[in-house]
Amino acid sequence: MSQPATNSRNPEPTLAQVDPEIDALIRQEERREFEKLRLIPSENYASRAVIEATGSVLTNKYSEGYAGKRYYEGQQAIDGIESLAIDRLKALFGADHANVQPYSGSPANLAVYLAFCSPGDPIMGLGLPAGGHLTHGWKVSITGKYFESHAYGVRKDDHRIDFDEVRRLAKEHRPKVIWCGTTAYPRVVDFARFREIADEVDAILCADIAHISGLVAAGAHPSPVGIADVITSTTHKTLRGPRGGMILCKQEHAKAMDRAVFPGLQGGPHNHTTAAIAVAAKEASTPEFKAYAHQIVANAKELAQALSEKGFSLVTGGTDNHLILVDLTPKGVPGKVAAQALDRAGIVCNYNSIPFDPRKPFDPSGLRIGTPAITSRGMGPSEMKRLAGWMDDVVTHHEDETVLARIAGEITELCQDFAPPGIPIRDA
Ligand code: DSN
Repeated sequence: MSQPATNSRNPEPTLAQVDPEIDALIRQEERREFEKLRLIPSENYASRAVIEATGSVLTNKYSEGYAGKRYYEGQQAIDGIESLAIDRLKALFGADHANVQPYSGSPANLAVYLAFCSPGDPIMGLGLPAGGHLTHGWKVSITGKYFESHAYGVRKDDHRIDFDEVRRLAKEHRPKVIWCGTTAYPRVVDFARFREIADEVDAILCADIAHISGLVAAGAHPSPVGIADVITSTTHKTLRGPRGGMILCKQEHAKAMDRAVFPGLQGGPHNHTTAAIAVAAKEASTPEFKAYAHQIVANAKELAQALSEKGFSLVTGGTDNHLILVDLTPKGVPGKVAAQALDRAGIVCNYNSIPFDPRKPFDPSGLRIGTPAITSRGMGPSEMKRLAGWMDDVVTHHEDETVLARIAGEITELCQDFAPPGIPIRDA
């Protein structure tokens, strides 16, 4: 049966009319994102412009292939959109080549394996418990099952990447690919030291900058461009774009990476996401974004200092980037208990393993927090100090629901003064 035509006299029903349950849940999430302090370091607020592009008719179009060489007709707008996204990312990062089609960070990383490895080949990455990512060869991931993975770690004394171990393992196993990239590491990644080791064993060096791509774009973290052979990233973390993935690489690897993404791994790209990546890349090239990214780091340092003053133990003693890893052992409260109490008090973070954690990953000793989202709201040093005070109160009184409710009220009040990007103001 064909649908009735819609026009201005017979308008199409809204989401609220078609599906009030989903509409109500979306509004519930809008309220949560407005009223809480979101500290999960891999999350952010995309701008209204990014969200508009994501929610556009581009979701209707198939476009397997690349601009100028597609397997479907009707690409007049799509080719322009994808080319803009690529050109803007190349300019933003100073990269030779960009691919914006990976559906997210994990598929982008799989494309690297497909381009450079055969099943069973040795590879190396930072172990998950030391702050790496599943797709850098961790054993429960396909990347740890299909390849011979040799994880390096951090040093026991200062929890910094153990480059002696990286070199020793590289010489012993001659990996095809060495990953440098992190999800829970609060310090600068020294890409040049990884390059030296990769050169010694003739390995491809791949930097996964998912967490820090916004910082890299803005010069708030050193760039791996010109050092790593390939760079992968999500686009929705510090870069503040839509939920998606991207690959940057040296020209010599451009063909291999493009072929690995399509037709190697994926079918049609998500054009609505591609358009939103183009918008995010445009936003990230502004002086405002540069200031934003530097403020993320300044806020993280301020928060780390304030937490230390409240007696929190921080992995590596502080931070150089957007992220802080708290070891709650001295506070005598497990990470999960603390994360759940913090959530009830309006502070959203995630429990996380710390290096050499004696506890299990599902009930670890640490908390992972970060400043990208709260900085997008315009918060600064004085809010970081208040936040540290609230976190201390919550951890100390984690079983006292009266304290948690009082703090939740204070946080909701603070949040009224810091409206986040991308969230429409709606009638109550
Ligand atoms: N899930 C992401 C994070 O939270 O760090 C990594 O992919």
